[in-house]
Amino acid sequence: MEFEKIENALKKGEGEEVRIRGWIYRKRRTGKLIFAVIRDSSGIIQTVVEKGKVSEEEFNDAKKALIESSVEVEGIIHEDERAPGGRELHVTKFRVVSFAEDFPITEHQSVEFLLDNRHLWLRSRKLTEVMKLKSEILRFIREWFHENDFYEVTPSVITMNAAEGGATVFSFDYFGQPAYLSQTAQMYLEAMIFSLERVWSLTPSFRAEKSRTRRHLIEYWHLEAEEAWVDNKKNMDLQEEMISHVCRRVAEECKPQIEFLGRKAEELKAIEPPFPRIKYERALEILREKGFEIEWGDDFGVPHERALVEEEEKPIFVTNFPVEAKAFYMKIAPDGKTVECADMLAPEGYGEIIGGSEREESIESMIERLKKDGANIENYEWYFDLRRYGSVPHSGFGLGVERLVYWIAKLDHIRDATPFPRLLRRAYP
Ligand code: NSS
Repeated sequence: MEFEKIENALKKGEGEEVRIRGWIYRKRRTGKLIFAVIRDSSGIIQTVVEKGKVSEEEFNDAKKALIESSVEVEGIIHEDERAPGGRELHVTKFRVVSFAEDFPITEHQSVEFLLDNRHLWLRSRKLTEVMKLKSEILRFIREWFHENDFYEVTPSVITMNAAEGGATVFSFDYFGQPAYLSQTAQMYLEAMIFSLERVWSLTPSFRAEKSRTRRHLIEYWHLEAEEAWVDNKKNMDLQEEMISHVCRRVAEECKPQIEFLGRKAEELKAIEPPFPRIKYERALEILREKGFEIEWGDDFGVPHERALVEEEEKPIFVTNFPVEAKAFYMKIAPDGKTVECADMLAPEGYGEIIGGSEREESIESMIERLKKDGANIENYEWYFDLRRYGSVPHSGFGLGVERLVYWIAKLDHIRDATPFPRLLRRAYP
């Protein structure tokens, strides 16, 4: 007999024979009966091992096996309303594949303990549902890019350019030369639009940020897109279409996950274009009305963004930040003091999930801004070539995949959107 996924076993009728394999999730014993709940990647099922219905040795093994022992079980399906999923498996064969030692994780443990045991905590129901959801979100993103004529490309994550500012790069010795772990694939994507026009990539990005917030990771999965012939406005149109596609597909296909996590399908279905667009100048006014002391030129932090979107149900865009608040590659707007950029802030207080902009075409303007940052201009020569040989108006954006999951899954910390979070002072396990 083939092994069946537990999800399928739970669809079988009274008296049907099934064979499953997985891990002991919970166990209790009353006299001659052992109730062992078994889990696999698809769900959980209650099994009943009765003395006399299996061999003596099998019964003793079932008695001895601690939770998280791996097992193969055969038996007969019995309909029972009280059991999870409405079915029980009456066991005829119980084989322990590996006896687990005493599992260190029990209820009510500290966050630090759970992070130290992340490799084991990944088996928890919550993290299992989040990881499934993340996998599906990535599938829906791919779907959207494919339907919209983008090519997926594979840029390098070793670089000599600190595109998002030298203060937050990890540097290392590259055979005698200083190099960095990439903060963004943007510059490489820009190079590829001249042959492919619309490109996107998914790469790890690294930020040596000393921030301890609920939404900063040191290493995160960065989804970036770059489009030839597209201005900042059209760039926002594309972003809102992509995000609403993902939300709609999650609502359609990930019901068990979002329900478990406390996110309603209707909330996601309501995420439809257009998203409100406000200028930085207007955002400043709103923040001042809410009591923030904030000056023209300041970038927004977590509390500012939360205040801007705490009552929103859809994401919003904040556009036209001051030149001095943003990166050297953003196109300066006709007003001369702002850039053609947009941050997409997720609703319910979640804050920034996407940063995007139209790209500057003037080499002089970029050099001037890079010099203010103290960057080594020589390393940007190749990038300036992109402006020298057939430059076209173009725009792009970067989405933090874990930020998106953090919002959609209603998590209270971004660390649970990734299996092995890299945080300030934590790179273990
Ligand atoms: O710094 S960004 O705002 N923009 C860029 O890197 C552009 N070069 C992207 C582009 O146009 N191709 O980062 C983009 C997004 C940001 O909106 C967040 O969602 C995410 O990357 N991000 C992070 N996620 C998790 N942790 C950290 N530390 C982090 N930093 C940025």
